Amino acid sequence: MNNALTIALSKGRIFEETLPLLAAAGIKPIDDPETSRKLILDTNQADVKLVIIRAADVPTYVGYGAADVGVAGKDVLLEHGGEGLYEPLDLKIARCRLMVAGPEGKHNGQGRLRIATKYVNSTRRFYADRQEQVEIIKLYGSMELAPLVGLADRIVDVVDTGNTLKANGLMPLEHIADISSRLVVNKASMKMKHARITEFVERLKTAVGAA
Ligand code: PRT
Ligand code: MG
Repeated sequence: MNNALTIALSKGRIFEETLPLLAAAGIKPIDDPETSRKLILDTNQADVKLVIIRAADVPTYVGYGAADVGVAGKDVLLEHGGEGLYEPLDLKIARCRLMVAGPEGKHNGQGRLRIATKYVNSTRRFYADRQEQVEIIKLYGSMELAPLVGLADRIVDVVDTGNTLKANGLMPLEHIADISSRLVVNKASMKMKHARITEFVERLKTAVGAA
């Protein structure tokens, strides 16, 4: 039976913060994704591979079973919807907050607020719950720019230190959700590779508890 394990990760903060947790589960990558151009990284275990993809693509790869498990921010999972995925563990890494932000006291209440964000679904839900009509403008990055050039009144983005907002004359206005990264597991893999994945999850859980 194929009992190999493919793990989907994004470069940068999620990779860095997941490494010690993987090490606790006995998994060590052989290449460094920051210097290697490889998209599939071998590990010290012959049947465990890491696939390195964009953060927003992790739920898609795992949902379709192209990777058995993955690590994704809750912001990304809220946006994706979580189809085909179990979310068995909060890894408590890459923590931040999903916030509404904008220039202080700019909007005068006339007309619909325009909100620029890459988190279109979460933004729609947030304002729908409050029964506020807003116009949502989809962006793919650098949301902080939008209010500065008159594209939008507000943005919805993840905030950590708040320094990026401050540097652009913006402030956090409303809290939407606390965010951390989650382990996600493909539903079919969980059935087919149950013992292996359960052991992997348990080892990560212990490492998260000890962190
Ligand atoms: O960067 P890329 O376009 O490839 O993709 P990505 O931004 O989706 O990936 P990455 O690696 O930057 O973020 C992966 C995950 O880390 C996100 O999905 C979040 O769950 C989590 N995370 C934690 C953050 C932050 N903290 C964070 N501060 N993701 C992004 N940021 C950005 C934020 O968008 C803003 O531009 O950092 C800036 C704000 O930081 P502060 O400290 O100035 O507030
Ligand atoms: Mg980024």
